[in-house]
Amino acid sequence: MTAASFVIPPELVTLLREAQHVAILTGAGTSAESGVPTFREAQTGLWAQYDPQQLATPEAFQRNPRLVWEWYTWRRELVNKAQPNPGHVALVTMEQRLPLFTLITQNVDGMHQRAGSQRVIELHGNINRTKRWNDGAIVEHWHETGASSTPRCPETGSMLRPDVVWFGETLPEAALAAAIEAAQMCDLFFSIGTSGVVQPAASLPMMAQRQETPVVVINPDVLPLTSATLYRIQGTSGQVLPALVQAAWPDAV
Ligand code: BJW
Repeated sequence: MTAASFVIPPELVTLLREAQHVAILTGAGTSAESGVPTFREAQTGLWAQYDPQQLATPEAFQRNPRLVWEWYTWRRELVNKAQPNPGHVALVTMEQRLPLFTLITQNVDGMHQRAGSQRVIELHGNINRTKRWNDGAIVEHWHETGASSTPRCPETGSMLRPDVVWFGETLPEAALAAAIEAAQMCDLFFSIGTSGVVQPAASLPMMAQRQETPVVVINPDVLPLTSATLYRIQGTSGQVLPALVQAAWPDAV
């Protein structure tokens, strides 16, 4: 897709420039141009190669903790080698230009923070944090063990796991509450790089729309039109977001 193949509606540029509170929901597609695989894309998505039931559920971890630990170690290394892309950078500019800006992400890669975003609501945790399996306490330091088990907490001996939200687990309460509040209070909502199938994040655009807030979807794929879509820009976040920021604030670098 070339930069010229999408259109940014002029009225959206005005809405953005004049907004008092913009809320943004990002998904895996936002990091795709950094080389981080998405989940559900047919050829390249992680779930095309790996079974989520074997890797991203508490039951999977109980069945084979080492397998799950190693998969996350591989992904952590991949993510930490990747660099933020122009889409992440454009969101930093938006945060600097707008009176109130809430960035809600489903991503666990910490890429928004690395790009310079100051306030990020992480709905599904962060792959670079580790917590105890038994009580969820964050553990900063541990020793790698042999190939047969996961590392253990040096204080309690509990197995360790990544601090991410697996299927069937509840989202961090404060993060979800803040995300819902932003969706209900903002005057412009963006859903970027997400297939919009995983709940409860997928309901946030609808919550915004219920308040009659315009919702913008940015995705190279033609997603089924939901009732929440007002503007749909068919393009990648690394192309569309810098163009949108430039259109709204021509002096932005
Ligand atoms: C680009 C691009 C580019 C490509 N630029 N775009 C109600 C109904 C039915 C089921 C449920 C329900 N409520 C809860 C559930 C169960 C479940 C769920 O939603 N299941 C559905 C799959 C049906 N939800 C949960 O279990 C959640 N917990 C919960 O709700 O607790 C209470 C409860 C429990 C049980 C029952 C009822 C209530 C927890 C969800 C946790 C999700 N965890 C994961 C893994 C995180 C750790 C890890 O990274 O390993 O989170 S799964 C995975 O999906 C990951 C993502 O954050 C999440 C969303 O994926 P995302 O970001 O949308 O990625 P993709 O790949 O799907 O889409 C990428 C998009 O980008 C595509 O559209 C591309 O086109 C696009 N793209 N390049 C812009 N350059």
